[in-house]
Amino acid sequence: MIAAADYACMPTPNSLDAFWMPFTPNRAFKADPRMVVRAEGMHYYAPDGRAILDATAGLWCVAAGHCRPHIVEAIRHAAGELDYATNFNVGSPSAFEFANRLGELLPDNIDRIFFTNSGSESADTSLKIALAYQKARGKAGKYRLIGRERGYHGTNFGGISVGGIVRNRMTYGPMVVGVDHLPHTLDIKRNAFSRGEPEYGGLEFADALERIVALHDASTIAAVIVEPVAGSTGVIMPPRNYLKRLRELCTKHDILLIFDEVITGFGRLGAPFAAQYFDVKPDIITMAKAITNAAVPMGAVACSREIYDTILANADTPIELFHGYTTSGHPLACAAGLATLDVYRDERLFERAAELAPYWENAMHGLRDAPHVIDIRNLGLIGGIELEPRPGAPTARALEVFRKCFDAGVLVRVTGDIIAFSPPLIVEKSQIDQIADTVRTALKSIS
Ligand code: PXG
Repeated sequence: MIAAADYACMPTPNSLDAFWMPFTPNRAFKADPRMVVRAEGMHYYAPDGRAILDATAGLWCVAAGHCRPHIVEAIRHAAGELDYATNFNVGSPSAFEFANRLGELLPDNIDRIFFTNSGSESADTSLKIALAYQKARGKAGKYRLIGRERGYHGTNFGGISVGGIVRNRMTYGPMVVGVDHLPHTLDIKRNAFSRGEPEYGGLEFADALERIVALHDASTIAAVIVEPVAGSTGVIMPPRNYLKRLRELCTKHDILLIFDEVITGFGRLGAPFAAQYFDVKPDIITMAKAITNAAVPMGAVACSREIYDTILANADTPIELFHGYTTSGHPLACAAGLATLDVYRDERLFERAAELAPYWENAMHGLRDAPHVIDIRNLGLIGGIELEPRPGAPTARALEVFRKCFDAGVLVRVTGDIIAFSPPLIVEKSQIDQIADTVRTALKSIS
């Protein structure tokens, strides 16, 4: 029999066939696999012991770095004490405790927390809460959901409906109906190589909501959902004043504003949430990933007290919201989350991200003269480098950069022809230099 402890670090599985890998070219991967078997701090480790610097924090997940002992210990302890308890009618203390702690980090009054298990579930939960709120206050006619082109809100049906990434939507039929989309905010012509928030287009991109309202009438629109910084599509920053204007228009038309903060939550921009960074208060905030440093899967939706109180006060059945997951507020996830918040606080990691942001910006923009680069975007500890697509072979260049960087010991993320960076907030300046140098060398070596 294999000892339980050995399952965690088997160096070579006997077959790669059974695991259908998510968002991965399965055939190409299985023909030429890249494995990691261990992680610590800023690094993954390959089966041969080679260290790979993680410039992605997993997938925007591991803000405190990998395998932090305080978090590992909390999970170990919770697993042996209360392995699982339903939160349907029976409470487990850590879920209440964790919700309270999250409330302290969130903007004032956005502190009623619904637990999920992923960002996708958080996105769908937020949309359902928006609809339930409109119905609870006697405005059931407000049913439309407005997303944005190139938006990413996970892969469940609600999320892909308001999302705007064509490949994620086109195969799956009519999805949720009554959805419309704002234009995306990428404008390379006017804003290429902007440092931080781009200057042009903020008001006009947001004012597109006026046209959507004119078309459908505000009395039919429940909510607008956007990522404050669009991540998955390839790092698109909001132009200056865009989010403020969107807030003004939503308030003017009595529409809820949802920020999907699955990647921007927990210090990525140098503030707890993007809502605080941009000083724009949405009605609902979704989160996941870094909520537990991704050590246990978890997501959450934070709502304003107004939304929570209205839904509870107007319920015509004892259960106020017919929604939830078997593992909502799972004890291991809550333990991991509480320990993660300790690390963020004790190491001042959000402040650290803010302090490092100018250095990060200079490192990213230092690549401006590297071959193939047509745009560089940055904010907080986020970076995106857009490459000119190779004629006849779009995405090939970025993929080659990804492979070359991996072989040279740096993990980056590519999406389309964009290289995306989101290092753990514990990154050192010398490691930022290593990331930039490795990418430069990779760019120089491809055609
Ligand atoms: N909302 C946002 C804004 C996200 O970025 C999700 C929801 C879905 O989360 P789950 O936990 O269901 O995957 C995400 C996920 C990338 C990348 O390359 C980003 C995500 C997922 C995969 C890749 O940037 N974000």
